[in-house]
Amino acid sequence: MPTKAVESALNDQIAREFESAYLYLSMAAYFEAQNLSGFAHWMRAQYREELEHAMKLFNFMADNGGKVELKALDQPPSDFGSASAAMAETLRHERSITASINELYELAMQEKDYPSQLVLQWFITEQAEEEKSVGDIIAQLDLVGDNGSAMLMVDRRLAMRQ
Ligand code: OFO
Repeated sequence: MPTKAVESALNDQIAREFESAYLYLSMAAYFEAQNLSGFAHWMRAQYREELEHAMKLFNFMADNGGKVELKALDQPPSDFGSASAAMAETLRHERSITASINELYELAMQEKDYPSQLVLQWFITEQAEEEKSVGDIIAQLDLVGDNGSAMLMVDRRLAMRQ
């Protein structure tokens, strides 16, 4: 069973994962409106991944005697300015999630909560992968600049995300 302090922090993290899902769903809608269907597809996949992250923690709590308390979610922005700005915001957001996972792991170590440390190790690996994949897209967008046909090639590549 998670300690009280870890339980409370895990509930905060569940809310952050749902907020991440909501943010990326809003970005999917933004990209649909920009006719960038590959980016929109990528953001829909990202939305589903974030729901899985939330449910991984939800299930962990349920299976380990923790008490889940769902929280209100903040309204996400609906306009992101440009594809580059949206992806920069995605990287900024993922870095803030990494920081909160690291803090949570630190707390689980202090509390000698070993099962929570195990589930959080999965998230630490996942965050490194997420930051890398978003960083790669940003690097490509930097090369694209205002070249419309190069932009469409990036859009096509993002449409292939599983
Ligand atoms: Fe994007 O990894 Fe969860 O939040």
